[in-house]
Amino acid sequence: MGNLLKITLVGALLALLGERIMNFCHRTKIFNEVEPVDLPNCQLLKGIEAGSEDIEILPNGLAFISTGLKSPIFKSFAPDEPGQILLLDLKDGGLSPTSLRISEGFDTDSFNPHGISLYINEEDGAVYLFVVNHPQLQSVIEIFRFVQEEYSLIHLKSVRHELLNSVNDIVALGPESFYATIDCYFDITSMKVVELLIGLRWTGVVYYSPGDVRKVVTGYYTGNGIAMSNDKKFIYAADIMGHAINVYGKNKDWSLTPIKVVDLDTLVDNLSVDPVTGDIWTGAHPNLFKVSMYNPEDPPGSEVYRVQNIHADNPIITKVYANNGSVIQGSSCASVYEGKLLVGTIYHRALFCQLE
Ligand SMILES: *[C@@H]1O[C@H](CO)[C@@H](O)[C@H](O)[C@H]1NC(C)=O
Ligand SMILES: CC(=O)N[C@H]1CO[C@H](CO)[C@@H](O)[C@@H]1O
Repeated sequence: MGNLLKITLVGALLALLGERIMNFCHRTKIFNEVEPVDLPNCQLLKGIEAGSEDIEILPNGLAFISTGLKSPIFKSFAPDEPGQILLLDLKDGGLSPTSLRISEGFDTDSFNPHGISLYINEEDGAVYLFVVNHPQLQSVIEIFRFVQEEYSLIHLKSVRHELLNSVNDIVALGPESFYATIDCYFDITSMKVVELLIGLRWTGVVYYSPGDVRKVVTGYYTGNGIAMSNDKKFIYAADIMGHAINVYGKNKDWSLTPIKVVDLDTLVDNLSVDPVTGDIWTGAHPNLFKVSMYNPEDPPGSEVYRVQNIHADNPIITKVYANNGSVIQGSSCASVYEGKLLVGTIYHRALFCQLE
């Protein structure tokens, strides 16, 4: 090979690498610092020190909180303690969540809960809790029935499928069916890192029911939070590295029709929908690099965004809260209930704010 050709090839490779690195820095917002936005009436929940990854709230004000996520990519402040599902009654004004007991026969020692979703059976009012579980770093969807009188969860079923690999979040559609977002195409941690670094867009959304499993969306960098509109006609799914919320129309055959992409200038994590107004709330990461390279001297911050009128031509996007990590680090979700806001984190604490 001629020297000139070699130099050209090396130059092209370096340019490509440079472009990928710039792209990665942009997508993780590696140099971003937080500009604080304060809320006046906030307090930390008691007893949560190792994450509150996802939060879901029932119409009666009971909030389910998943805690204790362990992942090779993230810090854990309680690496030897199994994960749990906590319950907080937002109606009684207390700030101390209770751990839910899980029925015998379920392996609680390896419980590693991530995204969660609630399904209420309209006929009998039964409440099902769907949990993305990562025992031994696999992905399993656990379906539980919630028994309110006993503060317990009865384990009904574990769902595994080859398309349900590296699941991040779910939205329940029926007692046994759901949509799941996939955050990495690859299974192995080293390949996940490569995938994130070079910015492959090979993930998306999978539909699952016992007789029918298929990919319904592809093309995300990293699928993350997913939620359904209150009228159940639309699905909202976050692409965290794409800084966007994708809006879909939900079809009778469960396929999803893309409607629009709403860009946010942040790393959108888990999504929730205000049960009254339909606004979308999200916990977001101002700087994903700081989330994964944890440094207590320079911790990751937290941001909460509200998106109003997402279906209108110009949705209103408001940064409701932002903190540099002095109060709360690595926010991963935000849920509202009757003027109250709960902010959860991947591996840190949980914040309660009275909004009005
Ligand atoms: C975060 O902000 C607080 C004041 O709001 C400040 O005292 C603290 O030094 C800041 N921390 C970092 C790591 O920037
Ligand atoms: C439920 C859900 O979407 N959980 C995600 C929230 O964000 C963190 C940080 O990226 C993810 O790790 C969770 O999977």
